[in-house]
Amino acid sequence: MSTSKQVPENSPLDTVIAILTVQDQDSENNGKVHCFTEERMPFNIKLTSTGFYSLTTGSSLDRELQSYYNFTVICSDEGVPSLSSSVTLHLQISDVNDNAPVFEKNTYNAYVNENNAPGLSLFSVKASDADWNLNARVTYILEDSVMNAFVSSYVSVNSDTGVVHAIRSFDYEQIKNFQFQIKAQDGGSPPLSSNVTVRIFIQDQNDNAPQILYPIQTGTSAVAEMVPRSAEIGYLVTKVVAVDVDSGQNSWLSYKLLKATDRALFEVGLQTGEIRTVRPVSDKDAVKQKLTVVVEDNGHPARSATVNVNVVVADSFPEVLSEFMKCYRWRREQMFYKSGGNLPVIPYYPPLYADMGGTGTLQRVYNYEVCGTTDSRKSDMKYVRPCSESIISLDASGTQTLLHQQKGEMTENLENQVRKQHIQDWRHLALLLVSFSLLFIFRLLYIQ
Ligand SMILES: [Ca+2]
Ligand SMILES: [Ca+2]
Ligand SMILES: [Ca+2]
Ligand SMILES: [Ca+2]
Repeated sequence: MSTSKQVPENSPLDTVIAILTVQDQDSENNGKVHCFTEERMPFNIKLTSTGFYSLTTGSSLDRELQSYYNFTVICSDEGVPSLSSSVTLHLQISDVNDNAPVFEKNTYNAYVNENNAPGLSLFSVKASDADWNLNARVTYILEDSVMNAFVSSYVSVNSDTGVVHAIRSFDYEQIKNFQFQIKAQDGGSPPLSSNVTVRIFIQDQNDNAPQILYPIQTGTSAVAEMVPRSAEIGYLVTKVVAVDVDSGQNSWLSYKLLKATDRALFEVGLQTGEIRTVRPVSDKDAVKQKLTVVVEDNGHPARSATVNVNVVVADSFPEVLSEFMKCYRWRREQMFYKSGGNLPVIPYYPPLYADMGGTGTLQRVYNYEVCGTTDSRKSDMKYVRPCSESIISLDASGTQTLLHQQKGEMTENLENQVRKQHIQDWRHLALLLVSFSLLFIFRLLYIQ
């Protein structure tokens, strides 16, 4: 004889699982019956009333430890010899949702290169649940908190598989790491859950070229650095300053001289970016020297930037100023020369030194480089007066020429326009001088 029963694992002690009915027709000891199990079981058998025995839970049950019990209950009398009968019980322990899902790791760390493709699978989390069926079915949920509400715009988690995907392409220069929590929840009623902390570390890639901070580059122009002709070997001309927003090797910069008007005159410090003279400056050296420096990072592959450094070799500040004057004069003369000497052409020539579109004070100075000097533009200057003239006499001369033209042919309107142009030119020149002075001071401060 056998019977099957089911009992929930969370049944309290002394829960009645079954009632056994036992009859013995004999009297006295021959009719006294005792019921027991062959082996030690977590159940008790008690006589409740004559002929009725209850099978109750004797200790706590745990389906996850033992999900069923097959055992035999024997009932025997006290007769001599004793007579007995037995019943075999199949006891199924039914599941209760008494286990929360448990993650395989306490924390998850994941590493991903920046510039990843959106949707990239990063890694997966896994939680297991010791219960059965729905009570053990785990769903993964991204825990968005007020503290880091952005997380759901960065990653998503597959609710069934626990695979974490990147939603967007990460930028190491914007965010280097972030963390969030994933909840594993079972399908029990009520459900149980547990959380795990996930940290994402974004890895730097060499996706930024060095940026030149100094000399400032605008189009093809650059600040001119001055080197006195008396400069000794090792004279610090200037320092190329660059930054790289990447990290580690990807931002380690080295500086090399790529091109130079005279390679034997300058060198660039590999690590420092300092440009120094490597031999004494001679009178034969050109006034204008152009260097191209390449700044390269240490990434794989490396990225680089180039910068043009314009150097003026001159004895003194006045000499440089004199170069400006030559330039100024040349442009003035060009203006009148182009007018054919007698036509009242309105000098809609771009205002002096303003033809590079510069707006800042330093940018005014760049334009010095694109102005002709007497050396380079001699052939264009056959009608120009000697450059040794002071600015005042030069300007007076220009004014006189203008007035001469004006006498015969200029209308009053033209006269006003030329006057305005004249004032404007003066303003530009003044601005230029101030700018150069500022640059000179800046340079002195900077390289010390
Ligand atoms: Ca569970
Ligand atoms: Ca359970
Ligand atoms: Ca870089
Ligand atoms: Ca980077």
